[in-house]
This record gives sequence, structure tokens and C-alpha cells, in this order.
Amino acid sequence: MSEGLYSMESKDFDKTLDLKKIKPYGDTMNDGKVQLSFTLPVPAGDEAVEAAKQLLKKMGLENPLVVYSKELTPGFTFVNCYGSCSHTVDYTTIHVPKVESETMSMDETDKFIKENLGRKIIAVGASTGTDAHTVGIDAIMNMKGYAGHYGLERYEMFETLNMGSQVPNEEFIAKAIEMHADALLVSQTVTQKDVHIKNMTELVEMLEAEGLRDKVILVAGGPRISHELAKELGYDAGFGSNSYADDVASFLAQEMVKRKMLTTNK
Ligand code: B12
Repeated sequence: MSEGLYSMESKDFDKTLDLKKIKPYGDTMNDGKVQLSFTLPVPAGDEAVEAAKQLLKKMGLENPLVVYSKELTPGFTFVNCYGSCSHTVDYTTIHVPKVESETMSMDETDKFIKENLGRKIIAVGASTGTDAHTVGIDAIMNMKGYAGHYGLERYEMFETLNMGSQVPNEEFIAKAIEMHADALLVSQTVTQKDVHIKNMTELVEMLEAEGLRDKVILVAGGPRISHELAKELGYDAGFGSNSYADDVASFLAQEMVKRKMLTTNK
């Protein structure tokens, strides 16, 4: 087997694939086929289709094909297109930072906390700043949970408070102090104009000013939050889409044991 060819461990890779040069797959390996759709601010017609094809070529898509076009409203044409991607990426060089904890079940986590901490973990969560979305933080915290995963409120060894949405950072910190929180769980859904970056950064700065940053485990979550982004902004971990209470509870339990947080923040 040559260097770089099937160099990754997983059995799920196609063994004939050169992982140093991967590109999209449609019908035949390496055909590069992709589908995309967009709207152009021009009336429907041959010119709109030609404009779409030229754009596809500029995006590096060969053999552009517009399979559907429709004027949605006067002066705006929606197109559905195919093309063959001419670019490749080297999969062997890709590194995505991930939360380094092993996900346990609710019962396993409760048992782990009892045996290794001997006390409940106090967690305060909220969708902070101007963000009005509650479903994400509810999914992690609510008793009934989400997608078959019970939320932190169901855990025997967690004491929690879900403050809901649009919680200013000042109020969030005040409640964390009042509850002697070990962990702060921040949910951010709206990312328009990078409002989440400003809000998340402000929280870290305020915690530092209060001398609290090192006393708590600070976790962020949301559909556009990655572990990498969270770390960059001074958080301990970030959880994106398809993360569940089990993942967060396991991380908090293991991190608290690692940091030997045996006594509360009283
Ligand atoms: C429901 C919804 C609303 C509802 C919210 C109701 C409520 N009580 O929450 C209402 C109608 C109020 C609403 C309002 C708005 N919305 Co809205 N909304 C949605 C929608 C349809 C679903 C979001 C959702 O509930 N997802 C389900 C949950 C379970 O998923 P999740 O949040 O990703 O959570 C998971 C993970 O991310 C993670 N997670 C999330 N939080 C946390 C926290 C921690 C600590 C951890 C560990 C993990 C974690 O775990 C969860 C479970 O896996 C999305 C579009 C979509 N289909 O996603 C738009 C969407 C999020 N909304 C959007 C927008 C723009 C708005 C408004 C700003 C619109 C407006 N101009 O008024 C307002 C918000 C105003 C404000 N001040 O915030 C945009 C956001 C774009 C962006 N990236 O900035 C979206 C993507 C729609 C779109 N395509 O434009 N919205």
C-alpha cells in the first residue's frame, strides 16, 4: 500500500482512495459532482442561465449545468445546478479539535460523580445576551431532554438552573455567584453580525474581572458553535449540533475530577 493511500485507520474508507486528494462523489468515484442552488437578482431567461453557468465556472465547477430555473418574483431567478468540482483537499492533514471526554450514559455519569467527586455538580445555563432561542439550552437541561437523551435536570448528581433566554451576562454571573455554580452553560444561536462572538467574549471578560473565570467550567453550545471557536474565545469546551446532555454531563464530570473540584465554590 503506498504512502498516503488509505492511511487512515477506519475500516469505512474506500481502500482505493487517495486520501491526500479527496473531492465530492456523485455517481463515479472522483467525478467531483455537486449540486447547488441560488437566486440571481435578474429576470428569468437564457441570460440568467448563462450567468449562473459562468458563476459556477468561477467557483471551480466544470461542466456547469442548470437543470431548473424559475423567476420567484419579478427580477429574481432561482436556479438549481450541477457541476464537477475541480478542487481537492488533503484529508490526511485535517485536524479538528474535539472535546476530550468519553461520553457516558446518565447512570454511568451519576455513578462516576458519586464515586469521584462525592457531591452534586451545580450548573447554571442560559441563552445569553439578546438571543431569544431557548430550544437548544432546553434540550441540554430540561428534565424530558431531547431526542431520547434526558437533560441535566434528570440527573441525580446535578443541581441545575435554566434561566431561559435573553439573559444579560450581568444577571447570569449574579445567579452563578448566588448558586455557587461549578459550571456555566451558555447557549448561542444567533450569529448574525457576529453578535455571539461579542456576547461570549464579554462574558469571559466579566468573569475574569470578577476573579471567577478559573473557578468555573465555562461551556458554550449552539448550532454554529464549535469546540475550536469556544476555546479561541476563552471557554473550556464548545458543543455544536447533535450534541446531547450525556456529552455535556460526561465532560463536566470528567473535567471536575481532573481539576479536583471536590469542594463547592461557597
Ligand atoms: C425555533 C426558531 C426560532 C423561535 C425560537 C423559539 C424558542 N423558544 O427558542 C423564534 C420564532 C422565537 C425565533 C426567533 C428568531 N430567530 Co430563529 N430559528 C428557529 C429555528 C427554526 C429552530 C431553532 C431550534 O429550535 N433548533 C432546535 C435545537 C434543539 O437545536 P440547537 O439550538 O442547534 O441546539 C442543539 C445544539 O446546538 C446544542 N446546543 C445548543 N445550545 C447549547 C448550549 C450548551 C451549553 C450546549 C452544551 C449545547 C447546546 O445542543 C442542542 C441539542 O443538540 C431556526 C432554524 C433551524 N431550522 O434551525 C431559526 C434560526 C436559528 N433563527 C434565526 C433568526 C435570525 C431569528 C431571529 C433573529 C429572526 C428575527 N429577525 O427576528 C429571531 C431571534 C431574535 C432574537 N433576539 O434572538 C436564524 C439564525 C441565523 C443566524 N445564524 O444568526 C435561524 C437559523 C433561521 C434562519 N435560517 O435564518 N427563532
